[in-house]
Amino acid sequence: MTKVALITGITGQDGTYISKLLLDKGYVVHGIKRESSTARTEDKGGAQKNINLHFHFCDITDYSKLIRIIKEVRPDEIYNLAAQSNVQISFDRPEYTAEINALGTLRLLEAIRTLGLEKKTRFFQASTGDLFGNSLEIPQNESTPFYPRNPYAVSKLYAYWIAINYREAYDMFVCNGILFNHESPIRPENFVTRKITKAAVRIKKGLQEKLYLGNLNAKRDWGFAGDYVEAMWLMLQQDEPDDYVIATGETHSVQDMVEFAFREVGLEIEWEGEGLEKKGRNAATGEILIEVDPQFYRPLESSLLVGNPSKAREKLGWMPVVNFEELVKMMVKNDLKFVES
Ligand code: NAP
Ligand code: F7E
Repeated sequence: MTKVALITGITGQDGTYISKLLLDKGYVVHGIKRESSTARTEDKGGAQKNINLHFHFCDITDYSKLIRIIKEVRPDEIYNLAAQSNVQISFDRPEYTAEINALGTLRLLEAIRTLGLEKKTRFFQASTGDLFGNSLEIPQNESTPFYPRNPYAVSKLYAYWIAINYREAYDMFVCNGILFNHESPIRPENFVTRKITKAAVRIKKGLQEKLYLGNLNAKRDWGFAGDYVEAMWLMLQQDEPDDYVIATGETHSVQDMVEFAFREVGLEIEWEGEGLEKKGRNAATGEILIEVDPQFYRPLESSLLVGNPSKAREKLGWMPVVNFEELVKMMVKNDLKFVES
């Protein structure tokens, strides 16, 4: 029997990777896309320009339209990836962020229940490693207490618990993937990895003078989005629903990320100073290439985030394939291609 999946946030990074994964597995894929979205979707699904891929215009705030779409599609699986996913923006737009991330999740769960699809439709919720925020436990696993440090993470905390609430109250197949940072060549530039790889390439090619960043000491557990969507799918194929940390177990600072990316384009960086005065020089020429700009600092920072993916490895057989160095190489290579074309 052909399976039918509905993806919210199909135009985003993860939506792009999971739609391709599901189409390759023979699913019929339906995606929810906002009318205002500027993302190109004609080429989703890669080579398989696809009669199995369908789009529905809707905003996650529109409950009655969501009900109509789910009633029509009757999905076997829903992947809830739609979100205001940028932490920095969430400090500026906390209410909007909660509306999309927290109540958006509730609306989808309630739609499944209202339509009597509790036993048919399995639900994946994109939770986040940022739930751990200021956790003192390192690395973080499924039983580490949450301590969210920004409005984005707080909104995702509501979504995490409402998902579990529907699982327990209505016996629905609902899973939280507690996803640590995952990146790719299509990561937007308002996330630090892509900002860095793009700048490294542009500086190397003489198209940009400097890169301005915020907290260079922040540490993150960075994996590859292509690996993480595989974990999402695996969660929904199990006999029982459960929640899983999806991470690499390795952590790097933003400064490490800069060094790796610039090295990839043949530029060695030497650091001097501390805090706002820290600067990164081209070791060969002495030219200052990296500076700190306070506008990229956040009112609060999540401390050292690093996940322990042991449960996913044991129960799902999931392991990340692409390591940090390979991820940086992949992103730089893609940005080089883009600049050279
Ligand atoms: P992303 O690239 O920012 O994509 C977000 C998607 O949500 C886009 O398709 C966007 O559509 C859609 N969206 C935003 N507001 C919407 C609304 N009001 N109604 C309908 N759709 C809306 O995010 P991502 O990196 O792919 O992440 C996917 C999910 O995983 C998100 O829930 C994110 O919070 C979560 N997550 C991501 C990471 C990570 O490191 N990437 C880590 C942990 C958790 P437009 O094209 O219209 O903007
Ligand atoms: O920041 C620091 C910044 O914006 C990473 C989302 O996918 O992962 C992502 O959230 C770190 C932070 O991602 C700049 O302070 C320094 O410590 O790339 P980011 P994020 O905030 O970790 C989690 C798991 C999610 O769930 C989110 O949806 O880098 N940083 N300088 C900077 N960050 C940015 N964006 N820009 C800078 O100039």
